[in-house]
Amino acid sequence: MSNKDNIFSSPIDNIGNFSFDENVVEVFPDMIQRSVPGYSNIVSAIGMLAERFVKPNSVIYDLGCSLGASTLSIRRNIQQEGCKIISVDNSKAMVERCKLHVNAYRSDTPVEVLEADIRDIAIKDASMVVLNFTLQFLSPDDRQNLLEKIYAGLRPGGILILSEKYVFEDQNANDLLIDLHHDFKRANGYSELEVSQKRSAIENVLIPDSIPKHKERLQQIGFSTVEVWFQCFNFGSMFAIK
Ligand code: GEK
Repeated sequence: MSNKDNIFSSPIDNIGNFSFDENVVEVFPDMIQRSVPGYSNIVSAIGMLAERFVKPNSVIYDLGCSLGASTLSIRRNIQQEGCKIISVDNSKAMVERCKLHVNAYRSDTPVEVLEADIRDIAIKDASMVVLNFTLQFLSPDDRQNLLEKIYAGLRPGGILILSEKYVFEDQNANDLLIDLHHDFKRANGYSELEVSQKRSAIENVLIPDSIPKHKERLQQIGFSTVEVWFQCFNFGSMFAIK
């Protein structure tokens, strides 16, 4: 069992910007499970998509891998030979712990865990790229550049999985989906104080895009098939096939 997330349970004078430091890493599995609706379903389905889309002798990238949940789901489901997974995160604390998780199991598919900025790494010969709740932390220009780099590095027929928090253009729908997300967090044991302090901390670091904005950008970059395959409240996941 992982430790319980109490980070925002007491009043904090200066909430500041949220960062993926040691304190967050310690409680991360509990935090993401209780905060992101559908997270575990998405991680399992990433494994199913890996089974279908990963090709022999190709590379799979997990960008913003945190503790490696998606990496492990992919690795468990790869049937093909000669593949390699490259998992990248720029939080030292996350990378250290991700390596422990990855090395805890043996597998025929090697995993390289890199401490690096996903904006700086090369993407080559990929059959699958996963951005599971990571793109949202980049600036708008960086989002565009990263998606272009991913498109260029994917083989034809390769797949990008892009999971994000969304904003909705209809104000009433947006307010309702945000309220439902907060109900979800309360139902998972977060207090009013925790919900509101986390909201203030994350507001400056996470500026969500709408589903139409995501689709438009991916199609304009060149992806041929772009669709939402999962949504729960204001969180969801898309695939984009080259
Ligand atoms: C999962 N995908 O469990 N370069 C590298 N890493 C980054 C960058 C960057 N520029 N910006 C943010 N990160 C995971 C969950 S969490 C989602 C992803 C969340 C990293 C950051 O350090 C963190 O580990 C991750 O992206 C986002 O399937 O916490 O909501």
